[in-house]
Amino acid sequence: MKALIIGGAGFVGGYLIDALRKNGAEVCATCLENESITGDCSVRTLDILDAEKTAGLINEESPDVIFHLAAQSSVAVSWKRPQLTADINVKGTINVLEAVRNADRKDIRLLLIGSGEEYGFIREGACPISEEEQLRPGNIYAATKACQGMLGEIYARAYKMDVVMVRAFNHSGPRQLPIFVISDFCRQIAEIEAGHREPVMSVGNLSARRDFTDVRDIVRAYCLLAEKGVSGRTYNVGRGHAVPVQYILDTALSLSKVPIEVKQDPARMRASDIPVIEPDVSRIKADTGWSAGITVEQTIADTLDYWRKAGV
Ligand code: A2R
Repeated sequence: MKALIIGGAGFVGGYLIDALRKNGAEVCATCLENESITGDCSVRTLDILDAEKTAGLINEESPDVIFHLAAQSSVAVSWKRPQLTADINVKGTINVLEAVRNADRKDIRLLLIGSGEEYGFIREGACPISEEEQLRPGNIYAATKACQGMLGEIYARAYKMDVVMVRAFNHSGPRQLPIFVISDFCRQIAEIEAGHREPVMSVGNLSARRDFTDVRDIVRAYCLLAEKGVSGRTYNVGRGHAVPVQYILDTALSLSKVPIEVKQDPARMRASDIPVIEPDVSRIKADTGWSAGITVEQTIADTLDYWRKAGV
């Protein structure tokens, strides 16, 4: 099998390259001109805002399956740069869809990677959230990803294209930027242990319950969906069991080599935090047999080890 990863230089891309290579696939990954990819694959530069280049590259590579990861993936940046977010996540996705539609090869499978954020303001009692739940995006990033999924459905139906849509919930692991909670807590602990920071952990809302899955399980799900997902269908990808952020904090602190005081930082509290976000993952389980295998405790331990070795 030949796989093309569009946007392979990010957090998920590196893990996806490894998982595909382990499965024996030939892999080509794209990145922007100022980025680099070190995995075991061929690398090409591509900005998906260049429709012509996107079409040319897809035709030249002629993959069996495309994983579309390229995105402006930060909610915070999406508030500051809404046009850029819409350009990359919506226009960029249309460029990819059009390139696949017009490709010489008519049997390319395309996986569009969206987000659990698309569900947005979840009504009470809706958890675990099924794929059929109405989308009520609460931020610009989420709205663009909801749009990406809708476009995927439209292209699949109108042009009989082989498109599978994914809504991935919180994922974490070594190498993730410390703007996400598990990586943030682990990095703070590593800094404190190294004596680079006061022994005080700065935290936000600890009562919110979120569904955390290891990135290595997430990319295994993407590989299985590429193989067994039903064309035109949308899949939640997550553990299906939310835990309070307090539990993440307690687990991380239990691994610390030094005592740490916890302090709530008002700057880390969000105005409208949704109390529980938990997906129904029965569809992916039924269609592919996938379920998360790595415990959240293991993800935290591995992420802490990563930050310790990174010498922060
Ligand atoms: O923003 P950068 O410079 O880190 O580059 C990102 C890249 N990217 C693009 N690639 C091609 N053409 C563009 N116009 C363009 N703009 C940005 O896509 C980055 O290297 C990659 C996305 O990786 P991350 O932001 O690290 O996301 P992650 O965690 O790997 O998530 C993968 C997918 C995304 O679609 C998320 O929205 C979804 O999973 O949850």
